[in-house]
Amino acid sequence: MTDLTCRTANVFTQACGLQTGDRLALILPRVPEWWLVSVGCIRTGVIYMPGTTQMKAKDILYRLQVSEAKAIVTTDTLAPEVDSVAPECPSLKTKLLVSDHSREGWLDFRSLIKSASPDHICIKSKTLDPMAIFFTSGTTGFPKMAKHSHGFALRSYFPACRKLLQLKTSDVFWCLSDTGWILATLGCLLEPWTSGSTVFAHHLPQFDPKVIIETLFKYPITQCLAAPSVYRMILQHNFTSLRFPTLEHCLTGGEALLPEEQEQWNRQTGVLLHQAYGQSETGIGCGTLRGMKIKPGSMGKAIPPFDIQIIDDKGNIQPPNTEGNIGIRIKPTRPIGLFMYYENNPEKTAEVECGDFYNTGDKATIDEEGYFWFLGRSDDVINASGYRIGPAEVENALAEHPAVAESAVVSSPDPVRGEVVKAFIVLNPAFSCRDQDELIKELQQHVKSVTAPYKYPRKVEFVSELPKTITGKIKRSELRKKEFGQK
Ligand code: BCO
Repeated sequence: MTDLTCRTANVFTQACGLQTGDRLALILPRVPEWWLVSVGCIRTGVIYMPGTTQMKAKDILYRLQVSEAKAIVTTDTLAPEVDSVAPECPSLKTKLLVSDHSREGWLDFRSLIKSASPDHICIKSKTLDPMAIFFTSGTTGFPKMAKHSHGFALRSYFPACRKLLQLKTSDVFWCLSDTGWILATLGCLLEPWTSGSTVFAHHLPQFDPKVIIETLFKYPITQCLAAPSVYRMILQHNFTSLRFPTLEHCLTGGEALLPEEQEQWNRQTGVLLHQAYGQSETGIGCGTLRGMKIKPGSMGKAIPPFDIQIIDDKGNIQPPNTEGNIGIRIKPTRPIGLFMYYENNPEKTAEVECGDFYNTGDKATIDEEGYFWFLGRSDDVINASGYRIGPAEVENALAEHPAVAESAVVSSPDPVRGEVVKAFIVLNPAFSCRDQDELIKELQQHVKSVTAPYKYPRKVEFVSELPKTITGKIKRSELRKKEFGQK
C-alpha cells in the first residue's frame, strides 16, 4: 500500500499536474483504487471529494461546478455521465479512468500507477490544512460542501476515539458503507489503518442481506460497522443461524436504531451492537465505547475532544432529559475533527453557529449519566436508511416530470428503513385521469433517472392542494407530523 499510494501520489502531481489544494472528485465503487486515491490525495494535499456511484449526470455536474474540481476519478459506468457534462465544467482538466479498457479523453489510472515512481515524499500537512470535502444535504437548495482538515484524520489517533472500537492489529474490520459517505472514510480507511488492522472489502454492487450473512460466515471478520437498516434487514429475514464464527463486535450509526433491534441482534448473534452518532460535518461525535455500559436505544456519550451538549435555539445548555438540539462546542476552541466550514458558503456556516456551539440540527435528550437519546431532525431534512436527503433535491427532480404541478417531500416512518421519502404531489390536470399506480411507478423511475436513486420517493400520495402559509410557503412540517401521527 505504501508503494501503491506513493505511485498514486506521483500520478496526481506529475501525470495530472495536480497541486496541493486542488480538488479531485472521487466516485468509485468498493475497488482497491478507492483506497489508493484517498491516500494518494492525503499524501499530496489534493483535496478529495468522495461521492456515491449512485449519482447521475446532474449530481456530478453540480459537484464539479461548485467545487471547481480539477480532476475526477471514476469507472466505465459513470464515465459517459461525466463526459455528458464535462463541457460545462471549465475547471475540469483531468479525467482518470479505473478500468481494464481505455476511453478517449481519459487517462488510464491502472497503467499510470504501474509506470509511476514508488518514491514520494509526503507533504508536511498542518492540522488545519484542508483534506477532504463531503457533500451534505440541507433543507433548502443543493448539497453543501463540508470541508474537513487533516486534523480529521488525526482525530483517529486520539485515545478517546481509539476506545470506540479498540481495534487490534489482529482484527479484520468490515465497514459496509458506500464509498461516498464520511462513514467509509472513517470506517474503511482511517479507523482500521491508523490502528494497523486489516480492512475487509466486498464489492456489494447490490445490497442483499443474504450476501452479508454468507460473508460473515465465510471470512474471518472480527468487527463490523454498518447502518442500522443493514442490521434491521438481516434480522427481518429470519435466518436460521446468526452465530458468526469470528465476529466479536458490531457498531452502527447514521440513523436511529430501536432498543428492541439492538437487543435482538445481541440475542441472535451473541455479539453486542454498539451505537454511534455523527454527521458529514462531525465524523463520529458520540458513541458507546467498547466496554462501556450499553443503554439500548442510546447513541452513547460524547467522544472527546468534542464537548457535546443539548442546547436550545439560542445556544443555552439544557438540563438532562430536556428535548433540544445536539450542539458541539466550538468556542473558545473549535475541536479537532469537526468540519472547518461550508466551502464558499459563509451564510450557511453562520446559520449553524448557535452561541458557543455548532448546531447539528438533530434533536435529542441527554440523561444524568451523559448518554444521548436521538429524537429526530429539527428541520425538513430526511434520514432514510442512513441517507441524509434534502426535500428540495427530490422536489426539483419531480418538478421535471410533466405530470407534476407541485410537490412537497417529507419523511415518513417505515418498518424496514426507519424512515423513507414520501412525496405529496399535485398533478397537472392533463394527468388526473391516469392510472395512479402506473403513474407512481413512472414518477419513481423518473426520480431514479435524474438524481441518485436512493432519494426516490418510496411513498407517493396525490393531493388536490398542499398546505401553505399565507405567504405561499409549503408547510412541510404539517405533512411530516401527519405521517408520524403527531398533532
Ligand atoms: O429499493 P429499490 O430496488 O426500489 O431501489 C434501490 C436500488 O435498487 C436502486 N438503485 C441503486 N443503484 C441504482 C439504482 N437504480 C438505478 N440505477 C442505479 N445505478 O435505487 C434504490 C437505492 O436505495 P438504497 O441504496 O437505500 O437501496 P438498498 O439497496 O435497499 O440498500 C439498503 C442499505 C441499507 C444498504 C442502504 O440504504 C444504505 O447503504 N444505507 C446506509 C447509508 C449510509 O451509509 N449512511 C451513512 C452516511 S455517513 C453518516 O451518517 C455519518 C455517520 C458518522
